[in-house]
Amino acid sequence: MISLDKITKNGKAMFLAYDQGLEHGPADFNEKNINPNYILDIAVNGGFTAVILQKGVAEKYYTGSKYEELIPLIIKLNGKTNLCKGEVYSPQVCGVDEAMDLGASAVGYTIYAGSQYESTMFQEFGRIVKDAHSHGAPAITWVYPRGKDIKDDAAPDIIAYAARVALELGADMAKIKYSGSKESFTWAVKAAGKMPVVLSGGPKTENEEEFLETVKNVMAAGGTGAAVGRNVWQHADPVAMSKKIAKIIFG
Ligand code: FBP
Repeated sequence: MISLDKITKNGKAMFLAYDQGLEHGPADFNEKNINPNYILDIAVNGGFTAVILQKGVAEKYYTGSKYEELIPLIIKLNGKTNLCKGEVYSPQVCGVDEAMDLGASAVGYTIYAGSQYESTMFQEFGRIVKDAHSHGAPAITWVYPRGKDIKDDAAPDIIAYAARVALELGADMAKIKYSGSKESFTWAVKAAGKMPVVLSGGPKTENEEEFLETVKNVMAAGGTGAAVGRNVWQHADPVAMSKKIAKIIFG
């Protein structure tokens, strides 16, 4: 099995996700968090085990900078905007070699299971796993069931299916949405077998306790950690919030 050591601490993962500029556009940002340097500082000072960037941001703000020594990088290899509606497909926009040249320790790829384009994404991810492993690097997949046939993308059986899809496709780790309870997330973790599962943060909750409770349930369910974006960098005090999350994940 590929080692996750470079992007975890004591076997646990806490990733700062910052690919929303592509997925959602600047609508997610304010005057501070629109600046990638602000995010990289949070990643370093908040105790994250890696930061997730698209290649353009990585190339201009991470590669060759002081951050290379301070925080491991996960490059997101595919992406799409929310400007196009209809069946979802997220094309690969960066190769594994390119990601390695940018200093990545791991790569990430979103699969919209259930979309009419899932077979294309399965094939792309299959090649990515092979390429990443030839570099000794882990391939993580965000599995988000989506498309006209998916009625409830957070239903417990759908989330457990997402976790299993990642295991079956050879992912080294899966990032999945919360299934709503500790019990249902436990089943999703079980479905993932030996492959670790991390929580995908989601939109900023009304109060921080709500999000911290979710992280607690994920860890109690056997989760390996969390990949969080908006609940941290949209928070008034991102480093303080990160430390609260870290306390739950690392104990
Ligand atoms: P958040 O914690 O901000 O939800 O980030 C997690 C993430 O998976 C990001 O990596 C990605 O940009 C975003 O959610 C995609 O969200 P969605 O597809 O649900 O709009």
